[in-house]
Amino acid sequence: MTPEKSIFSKIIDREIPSEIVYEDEKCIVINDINPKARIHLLVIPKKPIATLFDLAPEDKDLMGHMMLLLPQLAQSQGLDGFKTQIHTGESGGQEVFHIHIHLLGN
Ligand code: DGP
Repeated sequence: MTPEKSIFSKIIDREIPSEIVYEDEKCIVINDINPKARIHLLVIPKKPIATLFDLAPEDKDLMGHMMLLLPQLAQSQGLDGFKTQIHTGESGGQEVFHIHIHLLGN
């Protein structure tokens, strides 16, 4: 049985709409549907990894890629500072079980 697709995989596959800010071969960046700051982006890998607990050594480049993207995205949004969050597991406040980095700035 194939596992159910996450909402973010559906966004990546254009099955549900979103405001796409950036996309490359490894990840997609969208505006959060429920922004907690003036700028609230979600950096989402195309690979559907559920949580940080599920990362494998082979995901090192992917995670590094997303980290390097954060300051570029912030600057492209006119921010000179920003916060990042990664919620991990239900008790860590995670709602969507497909890794994503929140980028927040005002
Ligand atoms: P968390 O798993 O706690 O990091 O929160 C998930 C975030 O994803 C939350 O801030 C709201 C956002 N989100 C959930 N569903 C959608 C959606 O369909 N579209 C967009 N753009 N954002 C979503």
